[in-house]
Amino acid sequence: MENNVTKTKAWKKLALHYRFFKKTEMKDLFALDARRGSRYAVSLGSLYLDYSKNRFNEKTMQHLLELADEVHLKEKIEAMFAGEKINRTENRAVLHTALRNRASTPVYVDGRDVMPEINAVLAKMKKFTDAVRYGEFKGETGKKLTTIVNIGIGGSDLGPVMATAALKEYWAKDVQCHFISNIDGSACDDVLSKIDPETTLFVIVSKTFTTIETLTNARTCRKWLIDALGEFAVAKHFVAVSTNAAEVAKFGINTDNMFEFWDFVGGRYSMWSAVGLSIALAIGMENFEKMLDGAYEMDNHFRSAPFAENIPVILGLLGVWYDNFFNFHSYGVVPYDQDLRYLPAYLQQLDMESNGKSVNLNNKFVKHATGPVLFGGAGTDVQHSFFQLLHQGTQVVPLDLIVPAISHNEIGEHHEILVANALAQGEALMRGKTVGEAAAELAKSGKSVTDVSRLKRYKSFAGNRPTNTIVIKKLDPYALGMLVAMYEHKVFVEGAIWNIDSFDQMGVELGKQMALSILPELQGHASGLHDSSTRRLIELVKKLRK
Ligand code: G6Q
Repeated sequence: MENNVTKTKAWKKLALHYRFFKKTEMKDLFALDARRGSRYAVSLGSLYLDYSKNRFNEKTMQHLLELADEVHLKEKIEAMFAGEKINRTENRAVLHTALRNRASTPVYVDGRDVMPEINAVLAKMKKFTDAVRYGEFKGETGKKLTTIVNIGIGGSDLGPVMATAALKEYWAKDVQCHFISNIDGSACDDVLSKIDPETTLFVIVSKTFTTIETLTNARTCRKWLIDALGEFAVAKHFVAVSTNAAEVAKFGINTDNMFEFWDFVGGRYSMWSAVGLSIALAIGMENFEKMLDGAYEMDNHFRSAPFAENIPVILGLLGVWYDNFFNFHSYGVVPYDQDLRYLPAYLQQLDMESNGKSVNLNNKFVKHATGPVLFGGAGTDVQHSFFQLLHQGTQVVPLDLIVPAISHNEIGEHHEILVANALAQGEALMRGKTVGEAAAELAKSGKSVTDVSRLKRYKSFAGNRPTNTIVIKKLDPYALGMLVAMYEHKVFVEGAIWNIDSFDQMGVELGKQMALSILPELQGHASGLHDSSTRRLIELVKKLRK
């Protein structure tokens, strides 16, 4: 197998094709092919992907599909599902798909079928969430626990934050959810100042149970609870989600109240496991399982659909096409749904932590771009901020527009206006407006000849800016499951083509290490060797804090 993707035949064909194709305008492709909009669309259940507003033609897709074959994408997908240790730097299997393997067909890691353990944890989650939601598992003073505080960071936070917000309409009537992730004391203070210890359940989520932010926050919350309700209250008000039972016990949480997950689940891929406990407490286990069902449908599609009709594969191939050939190194995600406002932050970790790599699986520095910079925010809000650059800036940023057809809050015309905006953005970014068109419009609006000539360029839009439009019927647990699994697999496809390890995150280590050495210096117990800037900054902060 060719390990440097740039040396593959398909890559070379794509490079050549790019030279001829790069200036092609999408609006011309639409004019030439009246069926482009239906030709380049795929649906899976009620999820519909329109990828026609991308800069490609049939030949491009043909070469991209050849690339997928040449890098043995099919085999790589199968290896992931089968529990092979595809996280090679950490020698681990990557089995978030097993967490939602609803058929419970055996999945083996080191000869052991992991499905019974996964199902046992799901059953334990159901028992516990039911007990809390029906008021059988009560707080120390006998009150129902209705305030859930998830304490975790990164992969132990972003999934629960994103999914609970996305599924707000499914929350039990009396539940409130809060999240503490940042080590900044204000994060604890913001939450603790609002809640009542008697009705609060803290869910401490940490795969390793050694993460300084999470443990510091958890200790602060434990002290707050003990000050209010006494030492014994901890057993009734704290549960843990972790792979590390010893550390959980050391912290003082009864391991009966610990929900296990495994090292074959990466943090950013973990919301389908007990890491999603806060989600399940908010929406109920039945709804949580519907989210797993949705992801499972996407998994089956990803595993079995021919690549030319395979949603994550198509998205991943286009991602590579833009990143490596057009040199579009950023990527925007804009959900037109208020409840999906945290999806871009979630995907930012998923994509950038997975594919922000420079060394390939053959231990060689790569010679091509890898993961793009991902950002985004909820539409229409972001139309009033960064969309200016998307329309008229000098960089092209491929975008995903996510549009639920039905709102949970159909009030007057709100939703139709929202959808109209989403669709208009896709069309406007594709079509643009030539200087001539801008001039004609200005003239028609009664502007003087001088004003027309003064303004026409400012009012023009280059267009030819790509978007995918992803329509779902309604934002329910099932659709959310599909959507998130779709992005997980898209990231997988890109990582597989680049031949990188999408499942480690060694890049977060260096900063952590340095923080540990600077801390004693800030506290005045040590002095270290630093560059002149860092040394001065340490001294300045010490002085200001005196
Ligand atoms: C995710 C990363 C990272 C991790 C956090 C929290 O894939 O590994 O974001 O989730 O650093 O780690 P713990 O769950 O171990 O506290």
